[in-house]
Amino acid sequence: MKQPTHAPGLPVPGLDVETIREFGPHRAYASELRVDTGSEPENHVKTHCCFCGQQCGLKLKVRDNTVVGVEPWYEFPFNRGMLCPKGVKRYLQQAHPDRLVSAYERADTSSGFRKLGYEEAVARVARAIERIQSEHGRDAFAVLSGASLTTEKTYLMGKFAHMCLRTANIDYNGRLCMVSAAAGNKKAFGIDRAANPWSDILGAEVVLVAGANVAECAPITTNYIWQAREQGAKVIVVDPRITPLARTCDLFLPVKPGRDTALFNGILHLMIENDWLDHDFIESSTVGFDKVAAEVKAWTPRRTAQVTGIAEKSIRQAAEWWGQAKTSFLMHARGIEHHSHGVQNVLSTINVVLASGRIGRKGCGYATITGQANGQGGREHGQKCDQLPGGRDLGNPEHRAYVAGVWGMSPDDLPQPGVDAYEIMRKAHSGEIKGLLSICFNPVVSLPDNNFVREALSRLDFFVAIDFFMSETARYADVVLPGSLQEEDEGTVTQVEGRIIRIQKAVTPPGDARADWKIIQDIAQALGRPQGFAFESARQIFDELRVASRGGVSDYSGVTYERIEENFGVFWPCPDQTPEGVPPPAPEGTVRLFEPGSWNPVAKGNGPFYFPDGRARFLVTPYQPPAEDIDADYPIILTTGRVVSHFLSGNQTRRIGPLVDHAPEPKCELHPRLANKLGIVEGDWVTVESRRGTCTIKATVVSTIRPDTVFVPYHWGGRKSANQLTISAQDPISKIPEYKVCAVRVRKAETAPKYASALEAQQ
Ligand SMILES: Nc1nc2c(c(=O)[nH]1)N[C@H]1C(S)=C(S)[C@@H](COP(=O)(O)OP(=O)(O)OC[C@H]3O[C@@H](n4cnc5c(=O)[nH]c(N)nc54)[C@H](O)[C@@H]3O)O[C@H]1N2
Ligand SMILES: Nc1nc2c(c(=O)[nH]1)N[C@H]1C(S)=C(S)[C@@H](COP(=O)(O)OP(=O)(O)OC[C@H]3O[C@@H](n4cnc5c(=O)[nH]c(N)nc54)[C@H](O)[C@@H]3O)O[C@H]1N2
Ligand code: SF4
Ligand SMILES: [Mo]
Repeated sequence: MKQPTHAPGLPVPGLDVETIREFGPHRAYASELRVDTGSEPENHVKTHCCFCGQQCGLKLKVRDNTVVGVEPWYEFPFNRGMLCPKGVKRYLQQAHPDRLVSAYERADTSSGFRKLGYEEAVARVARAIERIQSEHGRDAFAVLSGASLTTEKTYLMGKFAHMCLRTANIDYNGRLCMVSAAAGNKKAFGIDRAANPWSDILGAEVVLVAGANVAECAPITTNYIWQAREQGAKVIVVDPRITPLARTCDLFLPVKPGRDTALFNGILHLMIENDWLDHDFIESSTVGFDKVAAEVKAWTPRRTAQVTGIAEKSIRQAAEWWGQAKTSFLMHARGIEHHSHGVQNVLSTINVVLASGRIGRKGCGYATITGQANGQGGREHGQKCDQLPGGRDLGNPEHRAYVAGVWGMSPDDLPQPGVDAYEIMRKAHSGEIKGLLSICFNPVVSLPDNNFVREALSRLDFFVAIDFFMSETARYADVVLPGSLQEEDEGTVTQVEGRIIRIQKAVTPPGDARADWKIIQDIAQALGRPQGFAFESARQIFDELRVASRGGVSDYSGVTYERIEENFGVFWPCPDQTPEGVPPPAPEGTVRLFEPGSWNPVAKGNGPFYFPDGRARFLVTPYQPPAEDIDADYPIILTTGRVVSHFLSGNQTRRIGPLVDHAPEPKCELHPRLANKLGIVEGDWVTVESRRGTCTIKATVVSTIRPDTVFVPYHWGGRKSANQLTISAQDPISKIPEYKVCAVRVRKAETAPKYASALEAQQ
């Protein structure tokens, strides 16, 4: 079995190997190592933050092909110049000494790698793909992609897997993120996009936030919610922790992790009992209400309180405020979605929205909060295991025929749907998958039960990773190719509201690094399968994507780079042709979904929702407990998530000095009562142990968490990784992992953890 290389960093120009070896990558603070950033920039590039799905507008200051700072872009309407700490400091990554500027191959050197010429590296990758596919079949080579990539790149990744490699096995890191919401939205509404622009939050009388740490993870959204509050809105937060937003809310519902379906069934029960329903809307625009009403009959306030751990009085108060409001906005994020019944949780919130009839109107909205930069666009155009561009289905013969036509190939040559990202790991572990190309994904840190993931990667015959920093995952690779940072390429992404925006190129990739889409095309060329991979620009890819998406639900055909720039973004669906008598979308596209009387290509005038009858679906949501409940051996619930200063697997933010200073290491949050019982005080080392692994980190004793639950952020790797503990149980429909609940025990550790290697300590 191959071992990961033990390089804490790689030699790069500007920093000697010894320094990197001594301090490791996350201490090589970009801020301290930078050359003079004081003098005037040559250029201000209006673009967007590379991190979360809010996609705040900002200006990058550029000098000498280097990003030297950030300035506000006040005109961009979503954030009006505001940024969170990550947005302010994101510029420090581009000239970072750890930036990969050449290709590497695994070697028996002190760093574990040796430099390789770019062409030679690409040829090696192509030879490995050829060999594995001819010896073991096409599906034995898999692809993992990412939703931080531009939409053009995600489209190309789907096309590369399905047309060039003809493998069924491609999936993406949004599988860990948005898929429960996506599946729920498709089931209930027939379309997967935030239903409303964020301006609708301002007009809401009640804002209900479920399982979203808005102030830390979608910081700019906090401003919308607070503005609504200033206008009199009541804010309700559902979370096992009193998050920063919850500290300012009107009603806090401290749900026991994994019990949200019970809560929303209980709220609907009270809405029905008190007749807080929009009968006209239910009658004219939905189907399935009666079955749902029958299901929630059993969810009396008392039973709901017992299961959820929330006081009966609070449940009644939430139902009354929500039930009696004239306008409202419900939003949720991973807190209700990262579950083995994540889709049910999502559907249970949608039932409550539909029963109130408050959707598709000004001030009446519903949304899931997008996570990754392109969490929305990245799930629309064919890098999901069962998907083709335009939100089409790989299993649907008509959809296959259309896309194959655009690509100039026979539909019979398109593979059938493949397996999800975690199943790809299982197949790598069992030997069914022999080769893997991973781009924009760091599964060693981010997948659950990651000791298993490490083993799976070690068993691959060949693994190539494309990244700009040597990630924990790339250390398992045979070949590492230097890809592009967001600011080194142009394209589009689709942000949290469904608004397609432009990412502008600020600098060119250094050394041998290349725009990601060029690397993929170079591999296609080296494989001798160049057909369909001769794009000369991101714009050309976008123009093909427009055609490939035409007529699909995620229709981008009417969107152009110019139209985006003129309107501060265009909301999809935005077709370039509409049938006679149907007006084309406004210049800014379809800003709000489901407006009464609106036309869509599925309902064709029958109603606002994306089903042939135009009606939304109420779906029955029986409550199911989490996959692993607590017991005498593992008596405490572990839930995981984020802190404001770090992003996802931390491969980027753990390299940005000011952010590391703010949150240098993971801490286990626990309630004073639990701490007392366990003899733990603030700052103690504690060992958190599950059936899958252990993790020794510092404790922080906070009264903002349920006493039966501990919380650990997951942005660190090696022995600090929370995903050593988490369970790989998945939702049966969406295949999202259950990151938000597993059973652990916690004890005080006598000493600080000892790490066997720099890799264990620093990852
Ligand atoms: N600072 C920062 N911002 C980010 C990111 C980041 O890594 N760092 N990542 C981006 C991405 S990709 C994503 S997906 C989003 C994630 O954004 P969020 O989903 O808001 O963040 P999380 O911390 O994963 O979890 C949200 C909340 O769910 C709560 N929770 C845990 N279990 C349950 C439960 O069973 N029920 C309920 N109701 N709540 C529960 C947690 O206490 C937590 O406060 O953030 C995006 N923004
Ligand atoms: N325990 C626990 N685990 C979780 C979660 C949780 O709440 N709890 N949340 C889950 C969620 S919601 C998510 S979204 C996942 C995220 O998990 P990952 O997707 O694995 O995390 P990232 O840090 O985004 O990894 C992306 C990698 O791609 C690189 N990269 C970024 N942009 C680009 C680009 O444009 N081009 C190239 N070539 N590379 C790029 C980065 O350097 C990084 O190494 O984690 C999941 N894991
Ligand atoms: S991380 Fe998100 S909220 Fe913060 S500046 Fe970037 S896009 Fe905006
Ligand atoms: Mo995410």
